[in-house]
Amino acid sequence: MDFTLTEEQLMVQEAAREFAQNELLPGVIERDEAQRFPTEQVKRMGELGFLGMMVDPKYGGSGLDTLSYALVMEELSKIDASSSVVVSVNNSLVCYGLEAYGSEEQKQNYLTRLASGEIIGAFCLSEPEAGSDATSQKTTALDKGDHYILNGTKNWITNGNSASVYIVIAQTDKEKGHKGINALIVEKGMPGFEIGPKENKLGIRGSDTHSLIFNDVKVPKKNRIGEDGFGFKFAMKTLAGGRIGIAAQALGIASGAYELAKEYAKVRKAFGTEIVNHQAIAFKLADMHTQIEAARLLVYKAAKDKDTGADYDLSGAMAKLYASQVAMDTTIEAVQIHGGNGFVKDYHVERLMRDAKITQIYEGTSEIQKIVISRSITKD
Ligand code: COS
Repeated sequence: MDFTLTEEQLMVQEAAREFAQNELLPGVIERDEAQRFPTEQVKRMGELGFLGMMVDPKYGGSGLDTLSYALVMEELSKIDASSSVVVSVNNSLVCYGLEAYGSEEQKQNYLTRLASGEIIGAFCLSEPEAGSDATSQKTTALDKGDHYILNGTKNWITNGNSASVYIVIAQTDKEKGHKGINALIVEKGMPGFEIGPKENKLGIRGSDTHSLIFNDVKVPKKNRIGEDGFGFKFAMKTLAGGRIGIAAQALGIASGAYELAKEYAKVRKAFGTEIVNHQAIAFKLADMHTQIEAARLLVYKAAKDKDTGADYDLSGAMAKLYASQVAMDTTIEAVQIHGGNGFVKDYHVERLMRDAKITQIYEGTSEIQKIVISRSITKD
């Protein structure tokens, strides 16, 4: 496969790299420490077209391909995964879902504002007892003719408070199992919709993760995405693309940590020479570089699959499974190479190590990716 980047892709990559250096890096340690949402940075990312990257320009998007999106995710995540997760959720789970499956009215009402970054969105599938086991939805959306009545609780929702529009997955007809699930567009401020407390997290502490509570929320039927009962398939199809975004995020976290470790090893001295001259360190860098390159190829392959209309369930799952493991392994080694300095916040690698962990959990844990992969390779 040819992964030579086009001029446009190189420009987009460079724009993201510059933005991350100039506008995400300043204050990233403080935002992490204070768990402060990157409000200004998200606004700027909207202006740069990063929040609706693949959306058709007629709906306010940038009209770019999935590979460009992956390149941007990688660059932003090298510096600040708390900001890049906002980009990932808004692009893959919210904008993509609405553009691919929403009605024209939903696109006009919501997609245009989401793609331009005027507002941001959230995707609400997980529940206290339905994260991996996504068909076991306890949240209900009862059919009342021209509207649904929504009741239940969603957990660990990224952009939980900062979003204005929420795509909520809920069970309408329990008898029908996953075929009785719907995806509804819920707006902040609808009576009965409450934002729960913010989670105090290990990593991506700048992103705002909340539980959401729905008490008899009246949602008009025109806010349902797709036909009655399409909600579970909608979630699966949307998450399949989301996994490419998170794989690119993991790749970025890994390469950010690797680059810092390599530069550090070239200047830090021990036993009379720069530590890069000790094989114990040089071999770590060799392993990190090799694994990152392998992860990058998997991520690009999955992105290209999506762009060429090929099936990307398998390639996206493999990219996420592998890149998230590489993110974990690489960031742990980057801390090790930094020694005592790696354990303090000023050197950034401890944050990258904490941020890496979530890439093995959200949008399908590594174990879920193995279910998707093993089913796919054994189905014939
Ligand atoms: N695209 C389209 N349809 C899909 C699909 C996909 N990628 N994956 C599953 N489906 C469909 C199946 O074809 C099946 O439909 P039919 O009965 O019409 O054939 C339906 O969805 C149910 O699938 P399945 O029987 O495989 O469901 P399982 O309960 O076995 O669960 C997994 C399948 C584990 C793959 C699914 O529950 C999953 O992805 N869970 C993780 C969800 C997740 O990512 N959570 C994180 C929260 S979001 S941050």
